[in-house]
Amino acid sequence: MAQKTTLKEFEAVYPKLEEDILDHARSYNLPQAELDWLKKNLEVNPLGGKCNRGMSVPDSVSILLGRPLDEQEYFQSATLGWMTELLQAFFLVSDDIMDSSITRRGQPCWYRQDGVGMIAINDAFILESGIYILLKKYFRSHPAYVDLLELFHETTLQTELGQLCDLLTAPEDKVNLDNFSMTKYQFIVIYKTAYYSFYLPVALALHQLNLATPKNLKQAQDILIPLGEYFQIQDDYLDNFGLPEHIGKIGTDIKDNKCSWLVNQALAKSTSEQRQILEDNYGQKDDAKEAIIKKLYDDMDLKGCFEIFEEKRKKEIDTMIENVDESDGLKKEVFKAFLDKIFKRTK
Ligand code: DMA
Ligand code: MG
Ligand code: MG
Ligand code: MG
Repeated sequence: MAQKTTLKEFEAVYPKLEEDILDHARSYNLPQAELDWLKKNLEVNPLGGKCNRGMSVPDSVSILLGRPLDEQEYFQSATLGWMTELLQAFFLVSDDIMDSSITRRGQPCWYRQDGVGMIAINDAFILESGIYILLKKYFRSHPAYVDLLELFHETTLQTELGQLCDLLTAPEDKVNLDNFSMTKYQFIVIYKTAYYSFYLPVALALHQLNLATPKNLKQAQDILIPLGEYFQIQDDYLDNFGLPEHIGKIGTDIKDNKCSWLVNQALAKSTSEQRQILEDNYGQKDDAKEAIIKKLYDDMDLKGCFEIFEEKRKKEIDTMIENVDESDGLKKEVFKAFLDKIFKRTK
């Protein structure tokens, strides 16, 4: 039987990995003040989240093996998990700057913390570099080392291209609702979120066990991309309808002129009056205009719209999972576990 990791067990691995990164910096004789800064960066940014992505690596490895992991297997998979969390920390620190966000995980965003400001850009780069320090230290002699390296590099680029599209589709002070479409939306969310959040952890688990055949990777991708798309649609929904106390952040999508799932739904079903309300109020840094859009979303019952979508997508993914071919060592349970973690999430 597989065993699910707890956040406590997973977090217990991190201090060692943090120390490895600090040791690497010490080997360059990095001065003390910068070492202290690095330590703070490595504690504030990768910690304090749900670690869903990171914990999915040991969980998937355990499901694939069909038994609990021994100490070494757990350490390896949790290390790959923490590398995913470092990647996520790198994306979040930069995303919050680009989105002018206020809070993250219930705290001020890193760039808004005392004395940080635009140093946060370089801190984000360092979080990314941490991945490759750990990968080299623990996987240099693993048969899949090059595949793992390439996977991290490719996933990073995919996410950056998704972010590029997200940002170019949301110019500040140049609202043009004709720029939005579900085709554009799909590209944005698959690239900015689905690859790194869903495909990456499972691909890492397959590589750790040397089970990563082209067929297994393709099957994993075919399910995890729609699953990741669903996850980002939830994120967009929660940006407006979620409680900041639950999601740990204050929504910014309306003011940021984002090509969000909600605005696309609103555009698809709007009357000409409603379209005019969107034209006049969307994408502006103005509380009163934001409130008008929020009211419009309520009047248009986008909450109900989302609930219908959620049930439909759940059924579609269930069917895809049922059709998984397990003959090369892949397991349906890997995907079921992922879906269970996010279905109807409120945070
Ligand atoms: C998330 O997009 C994408 C990345 C790569 C962090 P987002 O800006 O909607 O995320 P959040 O709502 O967490 O700021
Ligand atoms: Mg953001
Ligand atoms: Mg963003
Ligand atoms: Mg969001």
